[in-house]
Amino acid sequence: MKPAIVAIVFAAASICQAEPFTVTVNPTADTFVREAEPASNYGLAGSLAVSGHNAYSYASPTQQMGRFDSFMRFAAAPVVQALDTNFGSHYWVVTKITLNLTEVTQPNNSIFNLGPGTFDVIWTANDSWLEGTGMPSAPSAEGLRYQDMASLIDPQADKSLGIFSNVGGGTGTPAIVCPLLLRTELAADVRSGSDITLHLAPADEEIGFTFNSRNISGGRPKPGLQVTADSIPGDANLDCTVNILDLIFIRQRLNQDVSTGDNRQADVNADGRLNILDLIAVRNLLNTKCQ
Ligand SMILES: [Ca+2]
Ligand SMILES: [Ca+2]
Ligand SMILES: [Ca+2]
Repeated sequence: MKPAIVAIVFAAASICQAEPFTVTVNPTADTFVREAEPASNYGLAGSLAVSGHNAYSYASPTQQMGRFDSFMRFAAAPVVQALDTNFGSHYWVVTKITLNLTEVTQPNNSIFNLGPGTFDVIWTANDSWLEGTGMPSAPSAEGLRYQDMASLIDPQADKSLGIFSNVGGGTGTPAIVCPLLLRTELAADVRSGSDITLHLAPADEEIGFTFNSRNISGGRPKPGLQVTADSIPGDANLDCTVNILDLIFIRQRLNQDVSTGDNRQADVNADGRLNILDLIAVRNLLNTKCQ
């Protein structure tokens, strides 16, 4: 091997190992709906809630306030922007997503239930719903209501991202952290900068979980979708591993315009060209993985 090539190979192999990077976004819309008032919207409430039929009002140990579901919509576009800035355009892969919620132990309206239990976080295919402007003290007929839920959810298309518990919350802080299953649909929404709707549904009849919404006042913590991504030099096809598939990915794009389609991913040594140096760079990084 000629000395000039050796020098270039060394440079390509010495690209810094990227560190994981985390971005947190708050909902762009959120609301709860309740079975007891199926035609009412509460989109401006400072709390969201998920409750089963057997939960009791926080204000009375004998009063049951019925089922509550909550919906949150997050925009992934600012996540993509932050990850692109950190890693380079789409040169990253999502490795972890958590939903962080803060329980309200003293709700300001007696419609809210309180009590430990479990809830399901469901990725919802349909993002077309209105937050509305209702409050517990002044519900609205505009915006998402319990009676609209059947047409919003789709048991075939929607996907559970895990069952979680509010046990261990109860003080208002710290947050209840829900590590979501990284399903294809969820990861694809992040990748494309799309909207993400999460539906929180009771997983048992006892849960009475009331938590801060995005409309909570006083600087208190809002719901957060925390996205962690990682990138590794040489991972041209963005599957978190450097292997033969990356060599194939690059070979299929040799000498093409780096700005076309997903070609930029193949420019693993970031010199603006797709050539043998990218193949050499990958060869020198074979068998590395995301952290
Ligand atoms: Ca809201
Ligand atoms: Ca790869
Ligand atoms: Ca290159």
